[in-house]
Amino acid sequence: MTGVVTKSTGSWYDVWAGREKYECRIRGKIRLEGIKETNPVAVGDWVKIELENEANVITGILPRKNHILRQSVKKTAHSNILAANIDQAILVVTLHQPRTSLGFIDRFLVSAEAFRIPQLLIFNKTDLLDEEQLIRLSDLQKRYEALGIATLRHSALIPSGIDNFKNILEGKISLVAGHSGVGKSTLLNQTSDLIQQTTKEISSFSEKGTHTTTFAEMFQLNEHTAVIDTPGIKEWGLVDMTPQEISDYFPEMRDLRLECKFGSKCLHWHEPGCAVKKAVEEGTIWESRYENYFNMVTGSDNRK
Ligand SMILES: Nc1nc2c(ncn2[C@@H]2O[C@H](COP(=O)(O)OP(=O)(O)OP(=O)(O)O)[C@@H](O)[C@H]2O)c(=O)[nH]1
Ligand SMILES: [Mg+2]
Ligand SMILES: [Zn+2]
Repeated sequence: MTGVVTKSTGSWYDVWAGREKYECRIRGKIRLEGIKETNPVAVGDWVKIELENEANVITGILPRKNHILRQSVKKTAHSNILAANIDQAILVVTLHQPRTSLGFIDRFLVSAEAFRIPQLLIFNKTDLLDEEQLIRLSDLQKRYEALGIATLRHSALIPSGIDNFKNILEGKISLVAGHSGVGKSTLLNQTSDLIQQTTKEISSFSEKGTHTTTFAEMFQLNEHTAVIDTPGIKEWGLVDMTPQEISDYFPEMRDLRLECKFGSKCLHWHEPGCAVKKAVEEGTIWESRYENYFNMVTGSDNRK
C-alpha cells in the first residue's frame, strides 16, 4: 500500500493512505540514493507501507519530485529535510519580534530555487511596525517582487487579510517555514478550522528559545490543497552546493552569467569582465543580495 507522510516525529510517522491514517515506524535503514540526512523520510514523502500486527512499517520511499533541505548545525555533515514534493515554499518573515535577517531569507530562497520551487515571502505581524519600518517593508517588498518572488503582508489582528493567503494556497501543496515565533501556526489556524495548532500565548512571547510547534505536519484543506506547518528554524545552512552553482539560484545573477568574461567559471568575485560585479556597481543588482551571495560562496555567513 502507498500513502503520504503527513507527520514525522523522527521515530513515528503518520501516513494517510486512502481515507485512513496509519501510524508507522521505519524498519531498518531506509536511504534514498545519494542523500544523507538526519531524517530519511519527510513530510510530503510518498511511501510504501506494510500493515503488521505489532506496528505498521514504512518499507520504502517513492521517488521525490523535490525537497527542501537545510544544514542544521555548522560543521556537521547532517542535513535535514523540511518537506518533500511541494509546490511552493512559503517563508514567514518578521522585521520585528523576532527579526528575520536578509541573509536567512536569501538562503531559504536559494534552497527552494535549487529545485525551482516557487517562493513566497509573507511579511507578518505588520501591526507591530512603525511608520519608518513600514516604509522599509515597502522597499523590501518592491525589491523582492522585482526578482520575481511574490510577497504578502499579514497581521493576525486583521484576519480579513487571510483571504489573500487562502487563494495562494488553493490547489497546491505548500510548505510554511520561518523562525520560531514569527506566527506560522497562528496564520495557519486562521486559514482553516481544520487546523488547530498550538500557538504561543502572547504574554509568554518574550520567553526566548522555546519552540511551540515541534513536528512538521501536513494539513489537507481540500482534495487539491495541503499545507505543511513546521517547527521554527534558527539557522539555515546550504547543502551540497558548489560555489559555481550558487549564483544560478539567484535569478538576477543567473541571467547575467553568459555576459561574464569567464562565463560559467566566474564566481563574480575579482574576475575581470564580470557582468554581475558591474551590475552591483551600477545598482541594478541589489547590494544586499550580492553580499549574501558572497557570504554563501565564502561560507562566512552566520546563517541566522
Ligand atoms: N502582534 C502580532 N502577534 C502575532 C501575530 N501573529 C502571531 N503573533 C503572536 O506571535 C507569537 C508566536 O506565534 P506562533 O504562531 O506560535 O509562532 P510560530 O511561528 O508558529 O512559532 P513556532 O511554532 O515556535 O515555530 C504568539 O504569541 C502569537 O500570538 C501578528 O500578526 N501580530
Ligand atoms: Mg508553530
Ligand atoms: Zn561574473
